Amino acid sequence: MRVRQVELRHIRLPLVHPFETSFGRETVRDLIIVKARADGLTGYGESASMAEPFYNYETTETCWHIQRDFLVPWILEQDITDAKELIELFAPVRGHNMAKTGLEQAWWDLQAKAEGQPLARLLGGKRDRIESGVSIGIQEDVEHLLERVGRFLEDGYRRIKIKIKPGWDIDVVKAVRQTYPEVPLMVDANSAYSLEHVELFKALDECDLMMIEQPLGYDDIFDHSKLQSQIRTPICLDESITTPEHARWALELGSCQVINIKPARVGGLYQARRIHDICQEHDVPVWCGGLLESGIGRAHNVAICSLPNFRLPADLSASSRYFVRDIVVPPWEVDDEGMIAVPTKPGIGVEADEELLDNSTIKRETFTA
Ligand code: OSB
Ligand code: MG
Repeated sequence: MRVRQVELRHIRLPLVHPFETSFGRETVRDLIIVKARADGLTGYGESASMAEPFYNYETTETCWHIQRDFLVPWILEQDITDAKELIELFAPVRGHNMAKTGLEQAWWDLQAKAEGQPLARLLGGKRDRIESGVSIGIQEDVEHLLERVGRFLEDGYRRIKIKIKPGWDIDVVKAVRQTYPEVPLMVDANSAYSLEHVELFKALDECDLMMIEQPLGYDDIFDHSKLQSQIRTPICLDESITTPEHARWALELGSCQVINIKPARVGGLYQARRIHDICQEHDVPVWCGGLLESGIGRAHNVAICSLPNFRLPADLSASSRYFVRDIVVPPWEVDDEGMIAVPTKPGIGVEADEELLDNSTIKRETFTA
C-alpha cells in the first residue's frame, strides 16, 4: 500500500477534571491526530505527546517537526507492505517514538480497512472484551481522593491506580486501603523517588498493592533491579521501557515483574506487540497504560489489549472520564462489569467526529506525494 496523503492536526481538548501527576498538572490535552489516505480509505492515528516534555522528552511541537520534516516525506515516497518495513523506514530517526506512533497507527488502520478486518484481529488479538482500570491523579486532600475512588468503583472499574509523589504517598495509600480493604490497588510514582527512599517502599509492602509503577528514574533500568530485590511488591516499569531491548534488559536484570505497555511510548503497535511477546516468553504479564488519549489513540490501545498476555486491567477508561465530548462516534464506554468491548468493524472500529475534530483543531497541514 502506498499512502498518498497525510494530514496532521494539532488538536486541543479540555479535560473534565484536571489530571495531576508527580511531574505536573494538565487541564487541557494537546494531541496530534494523523489522517493518512490510500486507495480511497482514511486511516487514523494519534501522537499522544504532552504539550511539555515532562513525561518524556517529546512535545507536540517536536512531534510535528519530526513528522513534517522526516517521517511524512519518507512514508509518501514508498509502498509499505508490512509494519516491520515501516519501523525500518522510520529507524534512522532515533527515538521520537510518539511522532512515529501517530503515523504507524494511521498505517495500521488503513491496512485493517483495506483487508476488511478489525484492527484487533489483524494484530492477532483474541479477546472481545478488555478489563478497564482507572488512574486517579493527585487530589487536593484525602477526602476528595476517597470520594473519587468510591465513585469509580461504583462505575465498575476493576482496578484503582493512585498517583503518588513525596508527601502524597504512604498515608494516602493507607487511607485508601483502610476504606477499601479488598480493592485491586496500585500506585504510580512517575519517577519521583530514588534508592534513598527504600524505607518508604518497604512500608508500601504492607499495603497489599498489585504493583508499584515507575518509582525511580525515567530512564533507569539498573537501580530498579536493586529496589526490586529489596521489596516484595512487584515493580512495573512504564517510562524506562521505550524499546523491546529495554524490556529484555529489564527482565534479565530483574528490574520489574510487570510491564506497562503504551504503544505511544514504544513507537507504535508493532513494537508494542514485540514487547508483549518478549514478556510472554518470560511469563511476565503486561497491561496497557494510557496517556489521556483521545478516542482515536484509545481505539489503538483497545486493539493491542486484545492480545493474550495483556493479563491485567488497562488504564483505559470511558471517554466521559476524560472529555466532555470525545472525537469519536460512538464514544468509548465501560459496562457495569468494568469491561470495554473490542470493536468488530474493520479498522479501529470507531468513526472520527469530523465536526468536533474541526472545532478542536489549532493547526493543520496536508502533505501529498
Ligand atoms: O504514567 O501512566 C502514566 C497520564 C499521563 C501521563 C502519564 C501517565 C498517565 C496516566 C493516565 O496514568 C492513564 C490514562 O490515560 O487513563
Ligand atoms: Mg505511569
